Amino acid sequence: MIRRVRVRAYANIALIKYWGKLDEQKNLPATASISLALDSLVTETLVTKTKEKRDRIELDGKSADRTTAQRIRDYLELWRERKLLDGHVRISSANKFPTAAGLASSASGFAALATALSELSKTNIARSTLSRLARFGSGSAARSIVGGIAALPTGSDPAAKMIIEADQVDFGMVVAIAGDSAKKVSSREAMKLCKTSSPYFKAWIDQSKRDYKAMLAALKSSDFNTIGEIAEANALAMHGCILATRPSIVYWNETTLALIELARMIRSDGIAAYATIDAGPNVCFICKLTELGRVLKRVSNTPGVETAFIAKPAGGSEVIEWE
Ligand code: 2P0
Repeated sequence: MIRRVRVRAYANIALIKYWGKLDEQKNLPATASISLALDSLVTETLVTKTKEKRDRIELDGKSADRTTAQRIRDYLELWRERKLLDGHVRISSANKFPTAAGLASSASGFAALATALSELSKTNIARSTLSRLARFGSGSAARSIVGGIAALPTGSDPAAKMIIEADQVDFGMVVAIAGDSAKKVSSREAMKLCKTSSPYFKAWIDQSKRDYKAMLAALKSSDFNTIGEIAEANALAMHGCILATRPSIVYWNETTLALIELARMIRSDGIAAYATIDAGPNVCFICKLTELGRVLKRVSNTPGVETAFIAKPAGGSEVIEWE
């Protein structure tokens, strides 16, 4: 029986955003989403079974803070309640991100943890079930199990599915860090506030349905410009909904705005690059793999950008070693 396993999972950035929940208990997304897993955003997690009567959780070499530790303990409890895990574990997880600037670490973190737990389980867990289990930890983690371009539909218990394998994807992203302060409002809290107070929440859900369908069609026909246009518009629509919450949540700073403008300038110079923004100030530029170097140069020269780096398509979560 395996008692110790080391795994790796890549974070992803959504082309069509998951924003809003149908059900908080089951962590059911209110919007279907599509993402690209990225090789520069990797989490490595070591999980060891222990005879101790409690779980121990270490993140980036330090004991996890209380809120994070509780979230992970609750998640381990869910595995135990479902008889997929017995006893307790020691978790040591590290983000090998170029910077810790509020990037999607819950996606890679929970995908890595779920993958490790499935290896330690006596039950044989299918990949789709694993994606569902990862979703309970974090919605976006369901997509990191699959990797490449993955879609997470809505539904009563959805799992992510593969749309395009990583090695068949001909575009990547330039990630621009526009501020590294910890998020003011967590995605979880902001999603709740959007649902209860944003006058645009319903409009966002309706638009998101159209964007999801249009994105699937654009991916199928490898129509890069349409992929980029829909992704950029979808991210801005999500932020429109977020900005309109009461009280308002503003994730952007002045560098974010400068980078949105930069995407337009780069396009007017003849390079197809499109901006997408998660729940924070950072901007990811979606462009063809062949243009990543040129886009990186333009992004790095923008005042206010602390650091920028290239991120290429990555695969799903994987086991590195076990004993
Ligand atoms: C996404 N985000 O699709 C969207 C876009 C942020 C902006 O998924 O509550 O951390 O853990 O399910 O996965 C962030 O939400 O939320 C997210 P939970 P999660 O990538």
